[in-house]
Amino acid sequence: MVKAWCMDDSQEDQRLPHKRAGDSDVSLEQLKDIGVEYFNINPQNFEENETLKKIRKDRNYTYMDRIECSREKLPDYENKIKAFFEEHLHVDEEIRFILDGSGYFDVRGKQDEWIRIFLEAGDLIVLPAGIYHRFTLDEKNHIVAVRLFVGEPIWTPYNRPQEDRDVRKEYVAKYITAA
Ligand code: KMT
Ligand code: NI
Repeated sequence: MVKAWCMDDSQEDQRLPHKRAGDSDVSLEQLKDIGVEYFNINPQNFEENETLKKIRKDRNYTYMDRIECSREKLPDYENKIKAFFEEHLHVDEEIRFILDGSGYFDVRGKQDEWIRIFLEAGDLIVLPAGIYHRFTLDEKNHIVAVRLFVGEPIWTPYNRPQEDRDVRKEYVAKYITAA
């Protein structure tokens, strides 16, 4: 089960859950409607996992590496953490499979509201090209993730606003303004 919710407006520590009061849960279906896909895969011996093999084959995710985010393990930690949390988009999908630890991916919903997605070991998320998003560690300050990509990876973030960029226009047409 994916754990996602609408965020509150508090300016408190980004690492806190920031769950909006009341019925704030966001379903898998609602995530699909903005192009976000979610899978659950056993992280143990994941390289041999048939479901992951199929996803990689079907979607041509030829590239794979591993990133560990913690003060000790991530070079240039402070700046990276800051950059991850700047609202941005990419011209390609962002695919992350969590092996250990946890964190939050925030994505913009149909009304431009922030939706927070909690990810922990076994969660695989695909953010579509052109979606505005950001990432933060949670209070445990540790995550290990596999990064997947179609071909040679380009991680370039384009910070909002990017309304004139083709990939943004295509995203908006497909998921926001489409009936
Ligand atoms: C990204 O691009 O935001 C990251 O790679 C964050 C760490 S992976 C969970
Ligand atoms: Ni990103």
